[in-house]
Amino acid sequence: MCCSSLWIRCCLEGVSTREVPTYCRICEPLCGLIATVEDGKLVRLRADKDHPLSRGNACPKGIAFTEIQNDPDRVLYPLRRTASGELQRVSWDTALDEIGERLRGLIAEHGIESLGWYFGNPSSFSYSHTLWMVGFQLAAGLKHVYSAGSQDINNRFVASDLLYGSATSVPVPDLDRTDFLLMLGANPLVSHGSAMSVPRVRDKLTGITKRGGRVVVVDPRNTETAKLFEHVGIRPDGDAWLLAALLQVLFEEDLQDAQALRRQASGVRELRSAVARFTPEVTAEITGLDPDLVRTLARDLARADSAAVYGRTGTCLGRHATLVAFLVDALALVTGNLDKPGGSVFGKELVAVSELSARLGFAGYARNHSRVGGFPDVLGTFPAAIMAKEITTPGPGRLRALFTSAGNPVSSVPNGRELAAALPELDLFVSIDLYVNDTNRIADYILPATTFLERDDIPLPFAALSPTPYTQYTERVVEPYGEAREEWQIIDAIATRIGVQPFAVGPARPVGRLLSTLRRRVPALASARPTPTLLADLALRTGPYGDRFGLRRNGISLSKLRRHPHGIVLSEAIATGVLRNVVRHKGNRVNLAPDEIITELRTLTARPADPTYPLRVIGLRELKSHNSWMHNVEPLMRGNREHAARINPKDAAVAGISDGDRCRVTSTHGSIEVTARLTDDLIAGTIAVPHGWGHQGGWQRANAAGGANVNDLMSTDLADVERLAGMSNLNGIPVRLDPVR
Ligand SMILES: Nc1nc2c(c(=O)[nH]1)N[C@H]1C(S)=C(S)[C@@H](COP(=O)(O)OP(=O)(O)OC[C@H]3O[C@@H](n4cnc5c(=O)[nH]c(N)nc54)[C@H](O)[C@@H]3O)O[C@H]1N2
Ligand SMILES: Nc1nc2c(c(=O)[nH]1)N[C@H]1C(S)=C(S)[C@@H](COP(=O)(O)OP(=O)(O)OC[C@H]3O[C@@H](n4cnc5c(=O)[nH]c(N)nc54)[C@H](O)[C@@H]3O)O[C@H]1N2
Ligand code: SF4
Ligand SMILES: [Mo]
Repeated sequence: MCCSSLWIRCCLEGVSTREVPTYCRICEPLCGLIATVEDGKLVRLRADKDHPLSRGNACPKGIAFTEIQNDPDRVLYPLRRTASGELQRVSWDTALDEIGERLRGLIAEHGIESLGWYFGNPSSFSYSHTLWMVGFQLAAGLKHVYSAGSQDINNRFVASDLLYGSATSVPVPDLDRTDFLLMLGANPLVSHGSAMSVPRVRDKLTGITKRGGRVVVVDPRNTETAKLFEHVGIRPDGDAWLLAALLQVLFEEDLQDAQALRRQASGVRELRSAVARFTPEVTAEITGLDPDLVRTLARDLARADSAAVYGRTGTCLGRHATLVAFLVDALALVTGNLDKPGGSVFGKELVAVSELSARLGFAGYARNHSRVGGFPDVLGTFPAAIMAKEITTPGPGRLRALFTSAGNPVSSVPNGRELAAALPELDLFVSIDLYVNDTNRIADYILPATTFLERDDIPLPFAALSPTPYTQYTERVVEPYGEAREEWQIIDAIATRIGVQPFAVGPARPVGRLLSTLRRRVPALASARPTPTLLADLALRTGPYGDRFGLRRNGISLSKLRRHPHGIVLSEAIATGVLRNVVRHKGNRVNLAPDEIITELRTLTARPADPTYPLRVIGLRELKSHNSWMHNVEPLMRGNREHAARINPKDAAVAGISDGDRCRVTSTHGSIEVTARLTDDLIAGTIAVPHGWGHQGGWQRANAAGGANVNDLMSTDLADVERLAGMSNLNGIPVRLDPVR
């Protein structure tokens, strides 16, 4: 029920129309939206002028979500594969009972370790999905857990684990106060910002230059963001060398902030000695950057009153992703900008996840190792790049039953063809999704999930990533269409059928222990069965901003948030001077010289050039695409959009390709055909191809849009998976370009 909704008009000629404030959950700014609902159907979305931070701003994707909500291609009923291979509607009870029976059989024969789960990007935008996923994983002892994180951000968590002893502590650039933003591998004008939750990010960035500050964008492409500010055209995967060179210059020229180093860090001498060989001259070939430019950049960064260093997916999908994320923060620290106003700062969590996981030990690094390849887990997940091999490699612990929720890994992980070929070897494949997508089209069951407008929500992980901390609770805006169900309910129903209770109260499991403790403190809760709303309220009220059940007067609770349906700002800025509480290493000092990193620096070598594959391919995000799942939306696909590689005219000329031609991109692992679009935006030697195209699901317009899966070019060879965090290598892959005759 939408009890917090604003009833604007009611019963107008028998039609009931409501306008309901909510927020968008497609990407990280979480822009405020107003939904117009007529007779239980969504008719329109518009930007919410009363949202305290997005203030009437939303992008075309958010507005166009109406088309997804009402898409006739959506899956609204449970589907089961018949013997003849068709998908057929079945009842929820039939689907769940059959899945339960097959799982019990598998577990009896092969143990719980034969069961696995992949959760995709949209799961991060649903607190209840994430919560029940984690609860189920912990209660069942699931090992085969994979996520979009190994194609996105797990390197960042590992870097934080090494630096701070706290994987979930990720600094954000203090955009409102900084004088200098050094941004690597991010294009927030299109992506709207990631690992930072910043509505109106364009205004925040131009605010820096309007104050007289600088924004420097390090990227092989002169992006939409770079064009507004200063562009440094680095070669793909050159970031480790650039960052090491910047540190080398700082140390050599005595520009480091000695006081900050003394106060905050350990391992300074080792780091200094490990970067000594990376002079701007030595690294120039690999970075493609003029040594003078690098020296000047180091000096400017050191001399700025305040500076923040920020890296995003462009720095996460290369071959040295963990090292790069590590050096990003090291650079902030060495210049005295870590945990300082205008620098790289640590937001306060809405729920004390970092503290809880340190105390209860549930979200860490390298507690387990994968069966195939021996990769360390990152927050309980293994690299998705090895999922296909975990299915096809015989032996104990083989992955035999896979669930995917809110994910399309055939499209999003490297070597999608290998995964697509492995999936039929599973004994059971179940997907929870809005669509028949490129992955679940061969699933045994597809279970219909609610959209974000059909469930209540609170963006738990994002408050700590917002330079202006804020939050918002939303009720569901419409009742679920058809028979769609919330993921947590589906997870709960499946868990129950194999005798697992995600949030069983009891001493055996960390979450259960925590819950028991909370229930002892709050007797009223003792009898209630845990629901996501109940748990979120508990976590919120006992969390850093919480009302402590009345002990803290201005604290928050869900009922308080319900009284602010447009969202509330929790504080004007992120508090600084908190590093000692963030860092969990002995002595509360940031470790600048963990063995893993020093070894990486000592052994760092460039990928040898291969004349057969003279170019490098990188990714590119477009304003009207969202990973793989918004290509069925008519307003976003207008103007005959097509899947195109962006190519520098010099490289095109060498390959004999003109603008608009069809061309073939080939790597050692695969080959795709796309349209060539020539542009000087790319540095020579680099081409950019968007991911998430080449559809063959149940989304008809998306299928018709054509294109190819760029991840067919990518490798899942164990040697190509980044060792420290299991990151997929999706940027900087050597390729060849040929005309298609
Ligand atoms: N080459 C290359 N590959 C990349 C990247 C890149 O930059 N380059 N980027 C990587 C990154 S950062 C990411 S995050 C991944 C994304 O990888 P994935 O998460 O695997 O894929 P998505 O394309 O986001 O697909 C999301 C799926 O969730 C469904 N969905 C949407 N909303 C909901 C919901 O509320 N509930 C449920 N149950 N389902 C829902 C959609 O229909 C879709 O099928 O791709 C990665 N792959
Ligand atoms: N419109 C739109 N918005 C999105 C998404 C989307 O698909 N479409 N996806 C969402 C998701 S899941 C995420 S994780 C975020 C990602 O958010 P961002 O990371 O800001 O998004 P990208 O546009 O992929 O930016 C990566 C940049 O890195 C550059 N790059 C590639 N290789 C290298 C390299 O080796 N070094 C350096 N320095 N740069 C490199 C690319 O040219 C690109 O400009 O965006 C989110 N927002
Ligand atoms: S920027 Fe992201 S959160 Fe905001 S409306 Fe667009 S898709 Fe939604
Ligand atoms: Mo992502």
